Amino acid sequence: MARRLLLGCSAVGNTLVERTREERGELVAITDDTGWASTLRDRNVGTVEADPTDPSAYPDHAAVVLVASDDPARNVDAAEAARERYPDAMIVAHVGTNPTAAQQAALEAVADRVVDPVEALAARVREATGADGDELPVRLLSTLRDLSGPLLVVAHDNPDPDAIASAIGLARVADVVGVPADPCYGGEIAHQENRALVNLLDLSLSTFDGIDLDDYGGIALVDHSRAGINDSLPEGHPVDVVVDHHPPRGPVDGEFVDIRPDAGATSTLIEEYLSRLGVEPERQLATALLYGIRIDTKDFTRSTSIPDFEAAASLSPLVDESTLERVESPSVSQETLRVLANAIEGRDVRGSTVASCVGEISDRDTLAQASERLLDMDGVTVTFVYGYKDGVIYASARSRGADLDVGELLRDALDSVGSAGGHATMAGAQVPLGILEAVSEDESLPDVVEEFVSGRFFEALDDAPSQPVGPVPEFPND
Ligand SMILES: [Mn+2]
Repeated sequence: MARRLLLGCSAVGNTLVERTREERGELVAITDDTGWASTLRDRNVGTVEADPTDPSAYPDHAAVVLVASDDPARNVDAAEAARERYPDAMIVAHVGTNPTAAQQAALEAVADRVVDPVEALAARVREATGADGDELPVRLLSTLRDLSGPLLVVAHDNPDPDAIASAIGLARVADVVGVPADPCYGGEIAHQENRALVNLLDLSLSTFDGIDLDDYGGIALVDHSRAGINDSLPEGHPVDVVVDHHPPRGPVDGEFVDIRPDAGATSTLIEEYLSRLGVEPERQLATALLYGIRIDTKDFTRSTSIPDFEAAASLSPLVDESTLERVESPSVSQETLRVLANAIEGRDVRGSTVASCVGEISDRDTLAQASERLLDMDGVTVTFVYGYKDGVIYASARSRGADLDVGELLRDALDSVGSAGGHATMAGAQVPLGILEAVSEDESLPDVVEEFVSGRFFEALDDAPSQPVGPVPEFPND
């Protein structure tokens, strides 16, 4: 049986004992530190209280020798004694505290491996902050400088706060080298909070529809990494810069690519460039970046890394807190409350599913808000709220913890009479009201709509296959 010998003990030695506990083979420790000796004995490690540098205390055989006191001089002595005694053993030596270069070299001469926790920690920190951390922004600037014209910064479609802030932040970086840059997005800025962010901070982003790609000398993608996948660019369109924190689902092209799945938000990376370049973001940009980080990390409770905290800490003194507060709790419009009240009042609860017709609406967004709020009802896992406006029925569905895909459900129920789409937990549909408008006098339009839409919805629900409950699919705009 392989025998492992621990010479000297310290916090590092103790950790090694902990780590190698599961390994096969007997472990014997030699230390003249009475405190460590009793700690090791408490852990059922056979311990000899003796000078670890004195070979007369050593057992006859050892396959692996761990040298682990805090004193570099004694570690050198112990490692040398062990090498002489066990020429074939694997010797792993901890350097100890503040070793001199000579001690380090002496250990390296006799040990097979030398462990320097301080160096290891420093390497981890370098790794975590990007191996070439200081070089990154410099490389980014040189990529931007080499562009043949202005930069188009593309956020993913229906951008969330992180994508919005990153797009504006990257444009600010381009400004450092005098490259004009236009942040843009496709789809729409959904959710009241996101619109409040853009409006209250007066952020200027273009919509992709008004963009002529020929006007630009370079393309940057933020908060996503592939052209044409979840953005409005043609698929595979050449890209110069990519800054993202989502693990890519395919090959990523670009002259400058910085993808760090460890980061909680793309805004964190943008803040890092700015601070390394010595650029203090303006109040509106700082506020947007901090909001982006807070939303993507759910206020630092989800996939948060040390750099996220660091970025937030340096942004905090620069942000406009009263605006941030207004962004986070936008005032609720009377229309939203009216639709929510109607949705509650007219709810049709069947099992854990709620459907509700709210009649005529003036703002489609209120349906999504109502279907989200109804999910708060006890025992409800699927919600479906619909109303009509300008000759079209709009519907919004949500699910939480249901073994059912509401995207599929709405497609089954309404795609054949209109259009429906979405994913497992969030979906929407539109149906032209035209097919129902020949309503006889003794029927009211809301009643006819309800009978038709709810009828199809519950019918599809009855036919819906159960889905295995799995993790919510990851979308790049989460
Ligand atoms: Mn993000």
